[in-house]
Amino acid sequence: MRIYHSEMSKARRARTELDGGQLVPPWECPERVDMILAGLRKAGFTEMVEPAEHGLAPVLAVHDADYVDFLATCWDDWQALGREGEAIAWIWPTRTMPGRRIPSCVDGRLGHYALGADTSICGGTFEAAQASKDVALSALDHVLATGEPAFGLCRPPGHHAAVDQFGGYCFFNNAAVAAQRALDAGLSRVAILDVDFHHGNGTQQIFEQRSDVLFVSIHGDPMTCFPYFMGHADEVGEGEGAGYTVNYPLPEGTGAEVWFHVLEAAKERIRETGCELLIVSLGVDTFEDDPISAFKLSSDDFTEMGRRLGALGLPTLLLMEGGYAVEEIGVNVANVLSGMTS
Ligand code: SP5
Ligand code: ZN
Repeated sequence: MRIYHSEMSKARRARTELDGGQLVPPWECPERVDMILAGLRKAGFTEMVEPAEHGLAPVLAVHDADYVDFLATCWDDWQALGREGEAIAWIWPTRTMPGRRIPSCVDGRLGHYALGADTSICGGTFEAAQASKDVALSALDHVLATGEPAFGLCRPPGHHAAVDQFGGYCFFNNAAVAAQRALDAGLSRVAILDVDFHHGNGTQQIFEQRSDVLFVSIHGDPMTCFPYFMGHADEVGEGEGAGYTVNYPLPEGTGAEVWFHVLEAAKERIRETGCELLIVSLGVDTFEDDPISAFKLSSDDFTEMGRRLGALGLPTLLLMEGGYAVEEIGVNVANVLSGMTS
């Protein structure tokens, strides 16, 4: 299987994440990329390809222009104020104070465009986000041209990024950008299967009123898990999109037996709806030793995941999302790819 990755993905090297009331080194670190590449090489994957530049047009097909402009200018605006730390949102429009205008000051703009305080903006963030969507788009181009599966080692991840919000370590929604591009290339319906531990709130929001993208997600129950405010089973899509959003929230502690049972139900929904392309939002933070997540999949279970995904028999684009057990992330990703190609 071809692997797409960009060294520019590592241009984002944030120092801080607000977690548990403290500023800690971010869980979503650039070392993840090298560990995944090493794991893939060790497993015999040798075809590593740098992406082609696709520009911002495919991003603007799913994200608002003012949001993209915010991401492009945020760090400079922050630095111009002489701030010591990284750009972190700290005030929001809320239930009792709905924002009616987008503020001009960067502190207010951060609150408008952020969905949480877990994601600092630092120098190199916009560049890394652009590399990440180029990785997704180049991998997509390969799948569309050959019918062969491809893996896009996207970093930063994408599935929490909504039409005009960043957070959960995500800036551009790589899976959504790729799905839209596939539709624009002539496909009628695309499935996005999100197996990251966290609900893909951004992907759901982008497509929830549409039937041309089926969004199916298996994730930690938002009653107790990030992102808390989306991902319940009764969120099924709206209007035209009714029935094309499918959520499977599962309790913390869920292990392989239940998880694979739910995966088969998810696959059935994908088969029923006649999707022509499968995009997998591939988080491996369902791993039992993930430091911020709560499912119990073993490294061997990821091989089985790959096998079961391959059994759908659809052209498949795998895009990296989360996974924070840095020591094991390479093995876990390689196992999915090996299972799929076995
Ligand atoms: C792409 C992706 O997986 N994003 C996840 C973003 C989660 N951010 C909030 C993490 C909070 C972690 N707190 C747990 C502390 C355990 N020591
Ligand atoms: Zn995740």
